[in-house]
Amino acid sequence: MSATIAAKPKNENSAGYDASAIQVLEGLEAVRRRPGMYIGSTDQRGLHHLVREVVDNSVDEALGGHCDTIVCRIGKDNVVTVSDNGRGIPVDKHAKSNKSALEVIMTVLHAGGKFGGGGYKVSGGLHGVGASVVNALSTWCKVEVKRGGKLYRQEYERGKPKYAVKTVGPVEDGSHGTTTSFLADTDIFVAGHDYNYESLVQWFRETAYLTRGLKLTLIDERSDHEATFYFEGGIVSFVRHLNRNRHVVHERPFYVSKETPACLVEVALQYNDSYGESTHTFANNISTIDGGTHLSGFKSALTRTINDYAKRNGFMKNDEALSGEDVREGLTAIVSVKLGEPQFEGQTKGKLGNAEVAGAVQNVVNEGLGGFLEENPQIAKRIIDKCLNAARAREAARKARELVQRKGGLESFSLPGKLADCSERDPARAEIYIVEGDSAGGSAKQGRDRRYQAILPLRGKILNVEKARLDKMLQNNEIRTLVTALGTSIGDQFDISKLRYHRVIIMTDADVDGAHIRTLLLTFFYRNLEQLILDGRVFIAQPPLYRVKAGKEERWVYTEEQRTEAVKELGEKAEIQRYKGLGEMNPDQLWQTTMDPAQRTLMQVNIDDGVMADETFDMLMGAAVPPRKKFIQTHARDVQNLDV
Ligand code: 0RA
Repeated sequence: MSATIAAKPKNENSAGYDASAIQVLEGLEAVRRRPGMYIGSTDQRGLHHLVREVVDNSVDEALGGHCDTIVCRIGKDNVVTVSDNGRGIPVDKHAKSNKSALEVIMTVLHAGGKFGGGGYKVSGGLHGVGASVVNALSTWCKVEVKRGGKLYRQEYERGKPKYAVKTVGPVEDGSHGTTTSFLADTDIFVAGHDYNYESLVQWFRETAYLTRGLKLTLIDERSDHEATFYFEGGIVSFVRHLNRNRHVVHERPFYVSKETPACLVEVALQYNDSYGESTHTFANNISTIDGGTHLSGFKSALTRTINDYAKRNGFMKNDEALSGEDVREGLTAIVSVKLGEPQFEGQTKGKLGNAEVAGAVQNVVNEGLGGFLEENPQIAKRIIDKCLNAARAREAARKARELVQRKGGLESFSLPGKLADCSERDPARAEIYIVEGDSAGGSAKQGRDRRYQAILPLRGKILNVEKARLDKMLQNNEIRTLVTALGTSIGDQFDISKLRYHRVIIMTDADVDGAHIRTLLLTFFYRNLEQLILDGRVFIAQPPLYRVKAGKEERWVYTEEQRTEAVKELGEKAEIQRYKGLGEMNPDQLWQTTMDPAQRTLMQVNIDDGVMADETFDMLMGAAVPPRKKFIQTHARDVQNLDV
């Protein structure tokens, strides 16, 4: 719309625009031209981003204490409507531009924060791009504001106002708030209005936990789903929820909340009797999956406070110490900070960078947790006992590892005999296939390109690590073999720079056993070698489900749809061969269909949502049985490709 205007700014007067209008149009046009710059992508994620952006603006109003109810509705017509009972976006005229504040917020990039008053104007950084971005990327958008006894309205098309803000009626019941509706533009979101209730609801739940006292409702009229979240306890409820299927060491979670010059700090934690750790960190309600300064401040404080207390109260001698890992075994914690200008770092912007936050969190936790332990000596004793147990187990594991190492176990100079290594020595060019069973391993060894593909066959099931400590894990042959082959070692010896292959590919059969082994391996990576997943090194191979053959023509197909397609193409007489196991393919076929980089499909494993991943693994692999049954039942439809 404004390419010519942008190119000829000098003509502004003759074109009938004043300077600020031109800026607006250029801004909106820039958003439409490069949406990825503002919302990350234009797939489903980007689409969800729009919802998130609008809801976040209402959440900000709630964080300021001005609103306690937000409702988001996805209509059958794919219109998203978000309502809050906040103060209502101001509609008064902006002196400089002679435009209503509402219009400025909706049409000028990054105008959202300008009206924010005092305190922490929480802007999401990555996400806090402002309502104007949603407006620019919508076919149409409408905002209605109830404020000061009046109802105001403005509508937009692809970001441009259709008219100046107008009063459309009185509001006589004294209510106030903002309602925004938008229809995402399918010129931009080419995959269509593909809102996913499950992903959105997960985020709504998380947001409600992080904003104590806020009632958040998601209604999906397309699928007739609805959920409302309200947590009086905020992140304390969050911690209880995460521990709901575990045996807790103390009933009442520890909680602290304090405002510091650097940021608002909120921490809740509770120990359980498992060996894992579930710490989740957030900055301005945004999940920081790679941690950052708030996490390091928290970890230092936890280690220091527990060690100090244990020494002062005679649990340990002065020259003894609990390690960070000891004090985090069985820990479930939420660390949430809110700050004015969060810096999100790293490739996926999942790491908080603000240096001043580390000290702030450290001080708040030192002080708060120190006091909590002093005031609750019985809880303190149970926690310290648990940590001391962890320390003893770790010492036993160290000895076990040393023994293994002396026998030539975890070191790369003594690679396991089962590993068929590649000749490439540069990890960046090398990959390893972890293959289920010796027979498939045999085909893979023959079919591979030995220059850069290594094969490690694993026999049978690896240990379920969700139920075991490191020392026990290292007694398991398959795990020792795997860790040795990868070269990184494990636990406090873990060193990502020693990874011998930059692609670690899990290749299992397309049946129930294969799925189980894959889950066990993923659990192991997630709980013990998480950095591999975070660095995008872990992949899942996709073997074909069928071979469809007619005469000399053959097609390998990987989905049921492809099978139907192939039969259509090759005729009804085509012969369909179902592949149940990798072992059924000869080495050539395995290479062609699953291992040849020019033809294969690899699924990269990534952790979209830390809390979801944590809960899923806990549920699938943890101690409690009833929730596992429920999960498997409710997801049974998703596993239709498995040969049950
Ligand atoms: C700035 C100032 C004021 C309200 C808001 C922003 C506001 C924005 C949004 C976005 C969605 N819902 C919202 N609710 C309020 C009010 C300033 C005042 O009344 O003094």
